[in-house]
Parts: sequence; C-alpha cells; structure tokens
Amino acid sequence: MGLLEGRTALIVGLANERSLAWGIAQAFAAEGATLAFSYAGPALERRVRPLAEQVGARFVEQCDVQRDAELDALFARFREQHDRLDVLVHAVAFARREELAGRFVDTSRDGFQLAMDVSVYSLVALTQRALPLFTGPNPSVLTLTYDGARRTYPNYNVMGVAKAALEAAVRYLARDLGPQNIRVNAISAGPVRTLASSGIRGFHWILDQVEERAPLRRNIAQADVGAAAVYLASDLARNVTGHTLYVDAGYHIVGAELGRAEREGEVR
Ligand code: 0WE
Repeated sequence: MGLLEGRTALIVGLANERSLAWGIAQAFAAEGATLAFSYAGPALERRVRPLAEQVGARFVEQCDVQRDAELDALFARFREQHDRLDVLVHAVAFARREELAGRFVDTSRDGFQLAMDVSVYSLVALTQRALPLFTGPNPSVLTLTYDGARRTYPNYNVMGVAKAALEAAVRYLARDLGPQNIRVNAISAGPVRTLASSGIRGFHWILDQVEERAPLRRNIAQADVGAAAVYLASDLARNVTGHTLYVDAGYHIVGAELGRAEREGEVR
C-alpha cells in the first residue's frame, strides 16, 4: 500500500513539467495520493491542465495568491469536490526580475513587498484557509525554500530575505498548529533548472559549483524533492515539524575547499 493512500494533497504553484511541484505531484501520485492543483495565471493553464490529467487530478483552479477573494474562491471550490485536505504544498515564489540581478542594496520598497507577499505571506494565507479542512489523522503543510535564506548567493538578493522569512514562518506556523496535530515543514532544495531559474544570470555556475563541491559531488533532480516530500507528508514523519530538510547533496554543510596542491598531496 502506498504511503499516501487515501490522502488528498493540494499543490499550489505548478507551472510546467520541470517544476519542483511536478516532482512532488508525481511522487505523491505514485504513493496513492489524490491530487488537486492551483496555478498562478491564465498563461499557465494550457501547461498545467494536461499535467494534472496525467496524475488523475480533477481539481485544477487558477488562483492569484495575492488576492484574498481568489484564495477564498479556491477553497470554496475545493470543498465542493473534497471533504478533507491532508497535505497543502506551497511551491510559490516571485520577485521582479530586476531585483534578481545586481545588488541587494538596491532593492526597492515595492519589489521587497511584492517578493514577501507572494513568496511568504501566501503560505500564511493558504494555511489559514486549509485549517478547517485538516480533519484527517496526519495533516501537514509543506513549502519549498533555498539555501539563499542562510547564505548569500549572487543575484538571489531579495529572494534570500524572503526565504529566510519563509523558514521562520514555517517555525511559527508549526508552533501554532502543533497542538492541533498539524505539521509544517520546508524542503531546502539544491538548484534545479526550472522556469523559476531560467534566464537567471550565472545559474549554470551555481550548478557547476554544487557538482564540484557538494559532498556527494552531484546536483539533485526533481524526483529527489518528490521523495523527500513523500516522507514529510507521510506518517513516517509524524513527529517532524518546524523543520527545513536539505535536499542538496550536502552542499549546505561545506565551508572552504582544499586548494589544488593539498588535494593532490603535494604539500600540507
Ligand atoms: O527561489 C528560486 C527562484 C525564485 C524566483 C525566480 C524568478 C525568475 C523569474 C522568483 N522570482 C522570479 N522572478 C522572475 O521574473 N530559486 C531557488 C531558483 C534560483 O533563482 C535564483 C538562483 C536560484 C538557485 C536567482 C539568482 C541566483 C540563484
């Protein structure tokens, strides 16, 4: 029997077949979960619908997470088809492209607020509305973060600040909702080529550095995030909450590297 048999997951933030949300959806489907999706805007519908169909999802709705009315409508529609929700997956982030280039010090008030609203507050807004549906034996919330929350990466800028806030929000939500047996966790995924990373200047350098320096000497795949998500959503993780789980081939633990001479045993 699958680890998520009889469970329903709502996945917010699917964009296309490269999305980490799609890795999670496929892994959940393989473990027997029933899936539901929401996507950001009309331009994504023609990509998201066929994917949803592939994993047998009937519920596919558009929802702009910046609008309370659309969030309310999303959950009203969800309730028409499902009487319970077991897993809320938040795979949403956005900053203006111009804020993801150059210096963090140049971030505008507007750009800061936009990144925080879409990438952080949306987790709170979705969780609020999911609460009354969390009536099953092991409900949980899962979001996606990045090591740019803890350490600086060129150009990640305001998204790093937003991810730091997101990880703190995971802890505060976990604290609030724990007494109701609702768990809240994050996966800190290594860099993966997706729509969210396409056209980011220097992204390939980040991938190259992970391959060179991560303890496991490789990059991660979409499916690795799916596997970790299955664990966190399943009863195996029944006592795991407020946690950020790194799925990054160990990259986040590495400080300095040895120089070439030391590596090759020439000197000490
Ligand atoms: O969180 C992210 C990316 C999120 C993201 C991506 C975009 C691209 C297009 C948020 N907003 C936008 N806005 C757009 O207009 N990642 C973890 C992937 C990522 O993005 C980077 C990275 C990595 C890794 C940006 C700069 C440097 C590294």
